[in-house]
Amino acid sequence: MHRKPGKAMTHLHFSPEVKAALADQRPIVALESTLITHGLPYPTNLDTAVAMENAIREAGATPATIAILKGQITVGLTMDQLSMLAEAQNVRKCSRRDLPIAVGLGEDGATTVAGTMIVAHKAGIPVFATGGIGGVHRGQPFDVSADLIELGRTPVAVVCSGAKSILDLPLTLEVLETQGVPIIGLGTDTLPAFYQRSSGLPIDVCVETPAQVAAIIKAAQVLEAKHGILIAVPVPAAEELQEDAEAAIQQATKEAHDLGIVGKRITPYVLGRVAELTEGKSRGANTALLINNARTAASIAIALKN
Ligand code: PSU
Ligand code: MN
Repeated sequence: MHRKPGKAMTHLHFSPEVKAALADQRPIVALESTLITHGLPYPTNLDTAVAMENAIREAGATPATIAILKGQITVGLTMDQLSMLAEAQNVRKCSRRDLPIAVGLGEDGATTVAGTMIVAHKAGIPVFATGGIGGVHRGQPFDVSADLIELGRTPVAVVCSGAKSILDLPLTLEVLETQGVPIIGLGTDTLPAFYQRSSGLPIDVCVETPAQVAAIIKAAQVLEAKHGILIAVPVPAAEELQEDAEAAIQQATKEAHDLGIVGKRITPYVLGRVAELTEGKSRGANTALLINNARTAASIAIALKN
């Protein structure tokens, strides 16, 4: 459904819950919506989105899931709005360059890590939780996710479990270094590999507490850093995927190439195909790390207020 863009739509719309938390200066955690529309199948996507929000509330912070609804940039979704996105087809996947298109044309849009960082920063929310960031695609060193560039220019701390090994992780780390993005391991000194706790690739520092992470975020604020910070949290040990999804990843990547799938369609295609090929074995790890990252981000947002 298209609607004529009005002036009000360029402003942010806040849910009552988020509006109250902002007014009282209480801790808030931003959440993305592309994992709902393009990352996980229905109904796992809705169950996981709700579980992430509840984990944040139980930890004592307020969740703010971000999306574009009929052109309106929305910070904090109702249950009905979450359900609508979870079931909808053809929602625009909104990274930086897609945001003005969805807003200008009055469309529904789901924000990626990059899109969510932009809106969270505008809203004054410095902490954001997700599963995995985009990166450099395997065999396609010029397909660099806009997530990495956004991390280089928007001061939001992104709590994640690294990136999926559907990506080229060493090249992804190189781009983050060039972009000046610190990578802070919370309880790890290597980049987590999403389903697996470690990629074996070393990162900048290992800290043990949310308070230490908050101290680094505060220091970046004092330094007036313009860039983001990546907080790497491994999947909980009990849920770590034991077997390697490598064969499925190689097959899915080759199929995407053979089918001529390019640009922003690659990530959703490969994610979906790997899930099919591994028959959902990976799903337990995926939802566990998303909920754990949401809870961890809440602790960091709370520590930032102390
Ligand atoms: N990785 C996942 N699940 C996801 C994504 C990445 O394991 O849902 C989504 C995120 O929203 C991320 C986006 O920001 O894919 C990256 O897409 P691209 O490679 O087109 O930048
Ligand atoms: Mn990409």
